[in-house]
Amino acid sequence: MLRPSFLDRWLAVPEGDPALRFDRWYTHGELRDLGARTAGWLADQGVGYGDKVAIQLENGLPLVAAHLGCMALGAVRVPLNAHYRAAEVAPIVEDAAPRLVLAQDPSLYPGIPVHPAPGVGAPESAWPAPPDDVTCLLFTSGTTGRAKGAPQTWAMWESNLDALQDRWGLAPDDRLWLALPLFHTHGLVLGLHGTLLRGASAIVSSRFEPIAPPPDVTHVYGVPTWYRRWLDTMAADPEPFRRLRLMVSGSDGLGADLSDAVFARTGQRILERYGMTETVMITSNPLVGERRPGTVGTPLRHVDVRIVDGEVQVRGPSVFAGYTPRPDPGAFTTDGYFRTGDAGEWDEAGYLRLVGRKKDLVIVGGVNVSPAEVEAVLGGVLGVAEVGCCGVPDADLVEVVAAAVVPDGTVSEAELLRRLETAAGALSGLKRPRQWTFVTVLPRNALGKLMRARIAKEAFGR
Ligand code: MCA
Repeated sequence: MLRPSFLDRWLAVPEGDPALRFDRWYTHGELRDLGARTAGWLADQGVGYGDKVAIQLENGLPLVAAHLGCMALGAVRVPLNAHYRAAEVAPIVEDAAPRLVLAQDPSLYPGIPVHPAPGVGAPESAWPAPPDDVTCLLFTSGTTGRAKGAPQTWAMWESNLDALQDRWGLAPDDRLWLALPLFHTHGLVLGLHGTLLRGASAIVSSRFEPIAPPPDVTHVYGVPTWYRRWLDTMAADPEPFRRLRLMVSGSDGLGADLSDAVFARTGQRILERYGMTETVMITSNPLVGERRPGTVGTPLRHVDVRIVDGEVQVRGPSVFAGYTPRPDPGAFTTDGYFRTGDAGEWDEAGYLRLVGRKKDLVIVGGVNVSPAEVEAVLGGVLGVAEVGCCGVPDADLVEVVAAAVVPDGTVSEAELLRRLETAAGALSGLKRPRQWTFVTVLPRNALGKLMRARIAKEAFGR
């Protein structure tokens, strides 16, 4: 069946239905008005159809207004991590070349018009959403160290959100607790856009706290760090968790132990799924039927998943067309499958089990961190000969960044560590190394490439 386009479906949601709660509830009708008035203001600033607008805001009404305004106008949103600092923002701004920036800290955007929040203008509501239009340019931590732009079309999101809706039995009367940051795929696409598309509702929080979910929510989307931090709350009073229809985990492997610990406290088996910004969601465990701890389930509708040489590869309408403006020739196979860089295998029931990473990536609290990006920042510190970063296990954040440093002998180790920690301050918090060690040599392969698994093992005993 041919579905109407994403925005047509949202525009048809009854005016008075509750949509998002911030300080109070906003209906779908109010959000449409807000979008139209924000679009009018954006147009007054010279933003037009297809122009890019960078949005570096924390969860809240101004962030949502910025998105809605761009949607009403047909502008391309470029969400930026609200925690990013100057060095992390600069390459993204260079690549995206936004016409306008909405951000709290104008000093990060020299030479570009910056506003701390969108304003209000005369209503302007074209709501153009041709399926193949790029509606968002999401930057993901590239393994090369430079964030890569992954253009998102309406068609990608609609296909994937419909598949998720069917897999998870989501309906308009579902209410999500949305505490995920709205600048990653997880919170922005599944959380915000999923809620709008199906005319459902969400309680938006500025950040995650391990408190009981509000009584009227039906489901939560979270990362493994949340579920671990929730364990004590669940043990003290499991009732608010038992009431939920569904708890979903993604962005990083949950692990059977944590899944079992939550099950023991709440009787709820967390539903684990797997996805990436480049592909949106790839696989999921079922709503009804066996949720297998330690697996990420089976392919979603329309998603073609295969494993070649141990690597998970994906094709289908929700897979992006390629990085922009810096295409990566190795991103796809010659027959058109996106190479995830994740190592996987099918279990005996046909569920996907992720067994490691072929790419160099550390996932800290559900946030992808490129060790090469951290090395580039630390490598410039006076007194450093070379540096290699890797991931090491962490009880709270699953993994954290660790740095092995070869000093050049010109300063004491104490002074060098002080300089390194200062330099790491140029990075947002989750990227900063939590463990340091000094070594005389770094393990490299015959091509001179750092062997990060060996750094983790030899320098940090992992
Ligand atoms: C916090 N920090 C960050 C981020 N969040 N740095 C970079 N990126 C972030 N997203 C920094 C802060 O600036 C701060 O630095 C330090 O980390 C601690 O911040 P705080 O807020 O106190 O952290 P927390 O309360 O301990 O929160 C950690 C968290 C949270 C609960 C794990 O980050 C979280 O909710 N993560 C979910 C991430 C997520 O949505 N992932 C989806 C992406 P300073 O020390 O300077 O103050 S993956 C995805 O979208 C794919 C498609 C998928 O499959 O889902």
